[in-house]
Amino acid sequence: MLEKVLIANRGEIALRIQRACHELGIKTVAIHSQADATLKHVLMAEETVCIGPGPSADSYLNMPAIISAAEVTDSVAIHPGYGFLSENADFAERVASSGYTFIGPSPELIRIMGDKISAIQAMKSAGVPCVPGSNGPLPDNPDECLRIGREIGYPVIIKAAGGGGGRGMRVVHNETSLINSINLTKAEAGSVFGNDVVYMEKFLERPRHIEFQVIGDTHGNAVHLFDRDCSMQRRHQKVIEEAPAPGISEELRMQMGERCAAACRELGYTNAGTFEFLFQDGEFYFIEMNTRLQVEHPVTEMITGIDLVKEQLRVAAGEALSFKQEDITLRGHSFECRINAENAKTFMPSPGRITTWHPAGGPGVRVDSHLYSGYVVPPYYDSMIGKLIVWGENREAAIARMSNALNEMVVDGIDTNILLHREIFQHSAFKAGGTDIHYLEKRLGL
Ligand code: MV4
Repeated sequence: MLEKVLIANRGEIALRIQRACHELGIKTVAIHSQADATLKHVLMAEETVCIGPGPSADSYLNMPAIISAAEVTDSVAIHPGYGFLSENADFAERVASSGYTFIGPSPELIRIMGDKISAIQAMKSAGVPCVPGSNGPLPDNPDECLRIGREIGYPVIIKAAGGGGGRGMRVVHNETSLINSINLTKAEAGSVFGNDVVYMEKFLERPRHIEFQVIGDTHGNAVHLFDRDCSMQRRHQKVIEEAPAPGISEELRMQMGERCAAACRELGYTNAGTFEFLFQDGEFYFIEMNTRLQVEHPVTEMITGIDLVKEQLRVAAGEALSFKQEDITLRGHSFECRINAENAKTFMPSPGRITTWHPAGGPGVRVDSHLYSGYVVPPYYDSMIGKLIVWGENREAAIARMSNALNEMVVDGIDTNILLHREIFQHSAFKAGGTDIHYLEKRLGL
């Protein structure tokens, strides 16, 4: 097993990774910014290294500082968590060339999936269904673009190859505005991502966001761990996730999952990963692959009983996966509410001191959070301060459990979105299941 792991992240996910390491007898090194010296996992780490000032650019994104911290602490591996450097192929490469194990897939695969066009091409040739589209970069010739648009049929969406997660996209409703929209998207993409390559897809108007969890080892094995529905989002920020996605037949679930796992085997994908799909009118369409552990991984853990972070550590150490596909069974239903430090009406971040913290508890309730009474939420980072996760025998039981847990949870001293979650869990369309990606924003009247 890995002897000592450097955790290149902060907050709840750093604590989650540390817990997995400690259960496996792995020592941890907590790197942190000057604003984060009192984080729970920093206080509990075997070793700590302050790598720079509060702003992420000077700390959690500072590759030389992180690699130096691995050097001075004799760490053997680096877990990037999510966000920050987790999907940075150059970082993964520098970690490896400095002699450390990057806990994630190879730099080559991070790079392929980071370019949305090469990701789609890889999936298409692996037999994963994709959105009808340009199948590659849009040409410079406007007539060619108009022909592609006509072939796909309007509305279409122009996306930046270097984008993803909702950045660098533009919907086009008819031919009149196509060329202008392509040029605008190209110009934005060039300045934001340093890559002005764009592609075109059929625009799906009322899809759900459903994703499949996979994990692969270095022995050629890869499995899927079913799906999650992440349609409940606002401005591309997920708010509530659940597993499994409601209304998907057992047969379709297993067929899609197996296609994702087969694609991993074909590509030689190692470690945890997620295939993102749009789901509309009974069909799945691949859009992107995430090459990291995701925020919402706990709902998958709750329905499978598998610890994804421990499994990541095992496969990074070169071990074979500790289970086969047929060993993985789906039981019950799970929800996750992201708890954010933000104003309930304006959604503006609300940093400051937590005066009172009562996490929820009881059977089937899990709280992944670094909070404690007296903790000060710094202003520099993402506003998520924790995740409330529940499991129930079925969706209805899980909804009842989440409603209770939300009533029980108290965070005083700052504003949070707990009230919003309580409201959503009372809403009939949400309770019925299967709402699309526009539901929450519409319901909030935004
Ligand atoms: C789309 C789409 C409709 N049609 N692609 C936004 C995030 C990025 N991962 C892809 N996104 C979308 N791509 C086609 N062809 C609608 C979205 C989209 C979306 C997708 C998932 C979750 C939330 C979303 C919110 C707005 C738009």
